Amino acid sequence: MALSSVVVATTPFEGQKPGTSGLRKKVKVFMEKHYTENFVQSIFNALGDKVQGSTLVVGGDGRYFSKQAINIIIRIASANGVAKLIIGQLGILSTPAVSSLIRSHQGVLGGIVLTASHNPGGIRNDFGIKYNIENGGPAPDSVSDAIYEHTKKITEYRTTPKLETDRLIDVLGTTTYNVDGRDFVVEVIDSTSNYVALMKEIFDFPKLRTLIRGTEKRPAFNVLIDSMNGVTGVYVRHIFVEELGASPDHNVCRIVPLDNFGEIHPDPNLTYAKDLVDKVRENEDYDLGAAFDGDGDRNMIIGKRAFFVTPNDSLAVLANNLGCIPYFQKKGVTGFARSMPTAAAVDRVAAKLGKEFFEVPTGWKYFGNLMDAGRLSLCGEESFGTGSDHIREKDGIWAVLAWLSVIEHKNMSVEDILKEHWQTYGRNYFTRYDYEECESDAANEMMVHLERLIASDSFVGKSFTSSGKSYTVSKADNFSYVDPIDNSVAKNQGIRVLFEDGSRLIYRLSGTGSSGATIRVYIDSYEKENVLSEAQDMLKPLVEIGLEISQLKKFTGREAPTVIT
Ligand code: VG1
Ligand code: CO
Repeated sequence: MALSSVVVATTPFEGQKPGTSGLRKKVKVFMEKHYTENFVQSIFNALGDKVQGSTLVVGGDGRYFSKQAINIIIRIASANGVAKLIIGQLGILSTPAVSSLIRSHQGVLGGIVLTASHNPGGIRNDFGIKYNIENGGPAPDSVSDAIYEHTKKITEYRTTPKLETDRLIDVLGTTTYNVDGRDFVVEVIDSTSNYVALMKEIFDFPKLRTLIRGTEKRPAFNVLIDSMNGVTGVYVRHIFVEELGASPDHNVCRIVPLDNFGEIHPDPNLTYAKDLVDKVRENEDYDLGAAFDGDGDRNMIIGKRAFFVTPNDSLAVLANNLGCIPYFQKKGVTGFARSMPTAAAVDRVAAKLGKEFFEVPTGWKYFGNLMDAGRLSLCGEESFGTGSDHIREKDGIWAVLAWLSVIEHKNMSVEDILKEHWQTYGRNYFTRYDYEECESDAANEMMVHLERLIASDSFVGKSFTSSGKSYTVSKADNFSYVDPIDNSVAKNQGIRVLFEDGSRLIYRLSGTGSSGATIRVYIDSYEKENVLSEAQDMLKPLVEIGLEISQLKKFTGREAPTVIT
């Protein structure tokens, strides 16, 4: 049937500014008349002429409102001259899978990812829309800024109201429409096959299968993989159960994606993944536990009896052992990178192995240029993000497969691998305090206070003492970054207070929340010799100094953080 597009008049909404990773708001906000339409049209407006005849990938973590949003995207894309949409069945695609699809299909312009990641889902919670560019990575600031500028001045959007989308994404297959005299194709694809094929190229699946199943000589390595009701469920089933022979009853849990994540907070850390931590702690048969966030780009690794691996250490250990993974054997290893607040453990590995090293602002988008230029192989963030240049997003399942490869190769437990690493490199004790949903004004005032304080004459060189430990400030600034590839500048990325012994305090405001302000305080304390102590004990003096310097309690009235990771 020949269809025609129409133009619908609209007016701008305030605050459609993409944050650290896309636009995130309450579902109710996205449901407001024209709200989602405006943002989607603004993406196309920002892309300009490139939209004509283009192909885009669309999918997300399946959270509440995904299907409605996809229907809106289909109609608006068809009316804006997009030639083809590649959509995951039922709208399901993990964030890493979107990145992989964009990269592996010839001539794809980009992708629209429907997720608010680790933020809770369901009608009362969050939804999100993120645009990824042709390298498969999150849009850089220049593109996000252009989208935001269009949201501020939008007056109309184009859509094809008669295009029937009902049940369209439920079944695999290709449908061709005729819109305004042009062909418009919707291809609904299997959510997992492209991604699983990529993992099979990167890792040695037969070896990993032997690890998980065990042999006559070596007992099965017992994993517990927790998808936290998020999108990774379908990938975990395909990879761990079907390919690697893990038990569907004992080795995986919460692997059916739910649109409200079962009312949990799908964030893999010791607080929100407590169920997994408890199971692994109580059942000594488990050798490794892992969890992912809603959209599958984050990971948490724990060893036997819930021995916790910080994401900082996870990155450093992987950096030190990449040679056992076929992908890196073939491609070689260039540089390493971490986000600024991430503890400096990987820095020492880079130095020892003679690799290039980069420190970038928070957010995966800052790694993309370095990877495209062939200067970055592995990178990570303290926020449970780890990944490599196989795609341009962090990748939760990849991280677990990488860990299993290291374990298989070294034939050591998670805990022993960590202890060996610390003996060699020393240890960065690390913790992050999150104060969620603070008053925005109070949070901003605290940041202004910090700005002033670090600019004062006597601050550098000053010593702070708490519980008998002293730290002397060697440098303090508001972090800014110049991209070495395109020279773009990102300013005001967080207050850094660096101490003479290599310890650090970082303060920044979150860019992923949907209401109020979240203050994050990052505490990183390096010890060369004393590597086997309790992290929270070791960090106590620096935490106290961090609270004193910022006067956080005075500004926010908060006695304690909402989450400690
Ligand atoms: C947080 C993390 C950051 C991460 C971002 C997106 O951002 O700190 O490291 O890249 O979430 O992750 P912020 O601005 O709230 O600190 V995800 O898995 O939510 O896409
Ligand atoms: Co995520």
